[in-house]
Amino acid sequence: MSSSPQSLNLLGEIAGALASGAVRIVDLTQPLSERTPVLQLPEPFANTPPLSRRDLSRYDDAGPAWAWSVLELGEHTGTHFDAPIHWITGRDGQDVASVPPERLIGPAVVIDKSAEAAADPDYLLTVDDVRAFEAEHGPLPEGGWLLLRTGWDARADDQDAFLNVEDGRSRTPGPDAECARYLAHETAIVGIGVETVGTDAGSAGGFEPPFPVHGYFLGAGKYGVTQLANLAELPPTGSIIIVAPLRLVDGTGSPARVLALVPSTSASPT
Ligand code: 23J
Ligand code: MN
Repeated sequence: MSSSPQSLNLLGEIAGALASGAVRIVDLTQPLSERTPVLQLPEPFANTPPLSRRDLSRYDDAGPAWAWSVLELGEHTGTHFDAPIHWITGRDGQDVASVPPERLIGPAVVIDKSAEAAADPDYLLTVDDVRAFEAEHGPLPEGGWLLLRTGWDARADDQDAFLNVEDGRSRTPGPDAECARYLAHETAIVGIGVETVGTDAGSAGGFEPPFPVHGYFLGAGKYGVTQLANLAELPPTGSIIIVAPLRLVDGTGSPARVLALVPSTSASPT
């Protein structure tokens, strides 16, 4: 068996487009450090620690020619992936290691609610918003990822601005409960990506059901990705996303490198 000339040509064309700049790679990953913001749940719930690390050696007696360190971090730290078993609705589903790689690469669509979120940090994405997007751009793609742009990535180097807590409530945008149900159960996407600390809105602990994006997506065997950057560089449709969590056995989630392949407008024909 050999690959068809057509498929060989297709990958060759992609390599050529990357080399020429006709297709660009956009890094959708936030830098991961001790300063990376982490979720803060209210009492009595446990919280994830921020990243910390200690040196094993740094070109010193413990390792004269090498530097390396040990990390402590939550599975759900920084730009990260939510696997189905993260949520009780998906407890019999996939851990991170079991997610088929085909589900981690697919078409991306971007719904831009950055103006709405700037005017109202509690902005909730609705089914009508998604239907309006679909009326303009076509149905959400099979095996694809819906990326919600809110402008929140600009706050990611400052925990207070990122979590935006006022009177004990985190004021960050996200889908409402009906929208989460619609996306998980009535569209062909496999995942949702957001710029905020979690796939659910800051106020979603008080929704019915609580944390509906987590409940509906992970319960449906779908996925989430958080704390994305640079969504402003993606077109509404026409890019491809690559989500690369660690293949962590029994992992409920994992920090991930997330990349997009984007057609370069300057290099596009005519
Ligand atoms: C646990 C409980 C609530 C939430 C989360 C985790 C996350 O956002 C997460 O990182 O999955 S909202
Ligand atoms: Mn998570």
